[in-house]
Amino acid sequence: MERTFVAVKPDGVQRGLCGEIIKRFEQRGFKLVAAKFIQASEDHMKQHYLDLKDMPFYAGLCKYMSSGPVLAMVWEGQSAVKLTRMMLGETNPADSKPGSVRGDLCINIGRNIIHGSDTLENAKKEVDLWFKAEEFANYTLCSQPFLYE
Ligand code: D4T
Repeated sequence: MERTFVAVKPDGVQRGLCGEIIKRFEQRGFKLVAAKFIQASEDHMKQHYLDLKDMPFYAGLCKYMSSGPVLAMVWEGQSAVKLTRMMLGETNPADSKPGSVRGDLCINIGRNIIHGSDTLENAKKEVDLWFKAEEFANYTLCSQPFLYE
């Protein structure tokens, strides 16, 4: 089982898309193991996007991501990192296929409504950056035997 970090960005929150996004993860069969609704500081977002620090959009991105609340979540499941990235679509919504979150729900790269960890290594880092050990729920999904053989 893998865990991946997913966040509905401030634009997704403002557009009322949290429920739609949670629904897609639940319906796919992923298990929600942690969630919080918070406004992150600009420093926190700079840490989150540290890999992009040399990109021209880094400052604006961190400012925007800290401009309003985000819904931060950790979802668990088999191949959760890869499957989540496929569900999200491409970074640029214009390249995202219909059926993906970005392909269905947004238009512009700077307002692409959702973040998902891109590798297992980054997922571990991001989960640790956003959540403390005591913020995780420890339970078994009743659908578990019907999702996995
Ligand atoms: P995130 O991290 O938000 O899930 O996006 P991706 O993993 O799909 O893509 P990324 O790290 O390359 O970009 C992070 C974030 O920056 C915004 N962005 C990106 C932007 O505003 N302008 C750009 O030219 C690029 C490449 C969108 C996502």
